[in-house]
Amino acid sequence: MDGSGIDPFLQDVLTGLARDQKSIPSRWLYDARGSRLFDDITELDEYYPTRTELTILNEHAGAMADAIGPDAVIVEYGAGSLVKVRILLDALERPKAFVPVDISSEHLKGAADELKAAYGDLDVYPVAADFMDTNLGSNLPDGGGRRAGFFPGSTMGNLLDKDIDSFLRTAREDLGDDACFIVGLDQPKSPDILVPAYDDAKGVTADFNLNLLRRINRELGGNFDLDGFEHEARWNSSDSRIEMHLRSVRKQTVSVSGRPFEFQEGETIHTENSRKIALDRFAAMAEGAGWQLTRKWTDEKGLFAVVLLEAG
Ligand code: AVI
Repeated sequence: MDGSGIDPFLQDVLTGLARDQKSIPSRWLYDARGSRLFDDITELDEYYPTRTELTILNEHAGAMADAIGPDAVIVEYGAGSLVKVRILLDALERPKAFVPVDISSEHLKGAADELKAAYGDLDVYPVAADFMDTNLGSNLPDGGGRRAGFFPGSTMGNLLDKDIDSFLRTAREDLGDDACFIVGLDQPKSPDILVPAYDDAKGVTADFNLNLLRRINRELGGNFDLDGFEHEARWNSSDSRIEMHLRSVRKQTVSVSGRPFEFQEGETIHTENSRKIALDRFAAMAEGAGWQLTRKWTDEKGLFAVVLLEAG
């Protein structure tokens, strides 16, 4: 519940299902089962982003660490399992503190404890918060070196332009005038690679998407028939994005929390955008929020990019 007493999940679902193009924000895909299914997705043959980003990090962590400098404070937004930041921490000279920010406080605490045990000299300050709404400001520790944000995984592509702008501005305020920010960005490419990455042969992504209906049934008193909907991954070339949809296989009426919603055969609920933002476009967005894109590291096929932003 938020301050208004209305469950924000229920609010988003009721509002989203009442639209002409039915839609539900992608953040609701991540209940405990959804988060586990997403972890499974990152291991799939077709899902190239995670392993490609790991290759780039492993290959260029030294250059990233040189750009950040010694005695740094690293802030990871939407931290998750903390696998990727270890590559950066291993390359950094005397990293002083690490601040992982994640909405799931339980998951965060376990991962932060493990990291603390592995890096004895590092101060670890987990913050249980939505990375879109951090307000870390003066609460960040001072390590003597620079503050560096870290946002791997290309979650930037799941955000709307206005949310990217406000996230980058908040991070700029959190991290201060001398800061830098390392960001992972999946890149535009052929739909022949993109569509299978979001519609894999084993059906894990389908399960991940359909899990949203399961969650609505369980948490919001819904009566979705999971066999009545199919996963669809669609390449929208004009907006350079993969869209996930749930398509109704027949005309049907579904109710959520007592409210009925009609579906025509073939009608969809739009559940996620995964934008593939070209670097020149992202550089312009970053500049509008107070950051200069100064370095980029990519794999040899240019599938994925990790970029360095400097406060400017
Ligand atoms: C979390 N995010 C970067 C993933 C992506 O690729 O957009 C979410 C995802 N959705 C389906 N597969 C993966």
